[in-house]
Amino acid sequence: MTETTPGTDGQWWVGEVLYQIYPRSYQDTDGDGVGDLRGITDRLDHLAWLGIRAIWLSPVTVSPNADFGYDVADYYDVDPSLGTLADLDELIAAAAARGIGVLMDLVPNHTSDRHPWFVGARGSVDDPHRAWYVWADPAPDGGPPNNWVSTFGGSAWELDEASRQYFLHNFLDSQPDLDWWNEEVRAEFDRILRFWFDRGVSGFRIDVAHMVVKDRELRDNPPAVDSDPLMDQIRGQRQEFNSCRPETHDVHRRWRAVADSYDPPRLLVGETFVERLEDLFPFTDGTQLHLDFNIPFAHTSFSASALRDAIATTEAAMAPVVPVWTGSNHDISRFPSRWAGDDPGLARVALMMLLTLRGTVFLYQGDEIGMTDVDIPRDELVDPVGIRFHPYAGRDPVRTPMQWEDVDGAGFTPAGVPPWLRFGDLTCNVVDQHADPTSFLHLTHDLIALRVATPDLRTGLWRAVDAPADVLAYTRGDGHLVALNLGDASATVGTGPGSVVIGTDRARDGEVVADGLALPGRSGVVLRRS
Ligand code: TEU
Repeated sequence: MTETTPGTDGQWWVGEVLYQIYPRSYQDTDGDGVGDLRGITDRLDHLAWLGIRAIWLSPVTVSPNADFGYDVADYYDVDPSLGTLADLDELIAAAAARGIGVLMDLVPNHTSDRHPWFVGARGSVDDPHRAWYVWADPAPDGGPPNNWVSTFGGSAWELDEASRQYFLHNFLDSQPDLDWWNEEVRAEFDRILRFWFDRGVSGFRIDVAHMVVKDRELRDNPPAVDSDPLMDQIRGQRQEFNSCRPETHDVHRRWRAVADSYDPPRLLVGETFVERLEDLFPFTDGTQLHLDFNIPFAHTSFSASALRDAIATTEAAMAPVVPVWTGSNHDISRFPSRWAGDDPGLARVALMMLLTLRGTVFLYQGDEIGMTDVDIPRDELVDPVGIRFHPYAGRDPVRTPMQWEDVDGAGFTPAGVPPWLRFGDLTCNVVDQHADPTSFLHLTHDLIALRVATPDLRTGLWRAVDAPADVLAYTRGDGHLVALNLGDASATVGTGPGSVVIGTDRARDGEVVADGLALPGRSGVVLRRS
């Protein structure tokens, strides 16, 4: 019998595949070179065909777009460049008709500096919203109140000349941090959650969920040491006092209570952007957000031993809850580039791994066709992080428009319209891959269909299996075994008898295996044991 993770009854996302959409780059219907909500509605049949259970939309709320939606100026309305509230209602209804939920993106750590709350707060120390943000007097030398460094570089403090106080921003200086010690802020975000849940939204991905509460005394961060993660060393400090504070867990539990008061429960997924696996687990005790992104896994090097360790450590720590697996998103290099070095064969192996792990899988738009990172010339960069840290390319290379078809406009925007970010290699596209049953797209489709239809793969336990050095092998439930050869040389894996359900090389589908499974380099199979 297939064992199911206990305590997850009624959690409709368990075992499912969800899909992130970066709305500016999915489908443009009004011919301005920027994707929009109606475009997403138009493409729902693609997602239904793929077997996607819910989509997560990167922010669609009102924004001056200093950080492309992650700087919110109104949490209760849709940005005009993407459509209207009515368009969003229509998308939610059309998705629901296909059994697809819609998750939005909540940005609670900070607002835009153009948000009326901050405009008021900056305008007067007596404004009712002044205390919604983190203000502090200058240090005795007139400099910033403490040594905190922004995620996007430089001091995390900006001086407001008029009041001679600094305000905190852990990202751009146009993204002032909200003060999560303030009960009014907490209550306001409860209202925001309910507003959207009541409109039929199935859940939220929560931006920088690990960072919302800061040390109340604003203590200095200690210096980084050699054994600290790379980003701490680059910043020169451990984020001891401005990230992963213990009080953050109370906020997560509070949001969870709001989501669980709905029927069916609404899903909350935290963007817990930590660098070490052990820093993730304090969030995953089963009482906080339902799911938390595993960024350290995505950053694991693509070797069988490193991945086995990362998965096994996650599994051991998260046994009572549901892990999340993701290879790409709008901030990090796409997995066919990062893990597979743009090698399509190895990218298929990575895809097979993602879609056969226990828990909930998030694909990022374009993953289904194996889209790779796109080189963006310096004068075309629009991401503030890329512009600031050039030659580090920032995040534009992973935000380019969806490659629907190898035609002028890529099926994304009308012919002749310049897209807001250049296209990648259009020979990799949905239409051509649809026509080819051996394509990456069909492999994605067939792996999702198999996962959803097979209790072992949907919810069965994960156990590592001994295998040659370059092979990552594991069982799912009692009846299935996955073997992935990440190396270049052939290997033989002791599997016991069975038959191949799906191979990355589709010619192997249906092959009967007596025992030793011969696995050429850069290939993998899902085996049903007999
Ligand atoms: O990302 C949080 C975060 O830590 C990342 O910004 C990461 O450090 C960075 O992208 C590496 O280059 C979230 C959003 O996903 C991101 O798009 C936003 O820019 C950021 O928050 C601020 O809202």
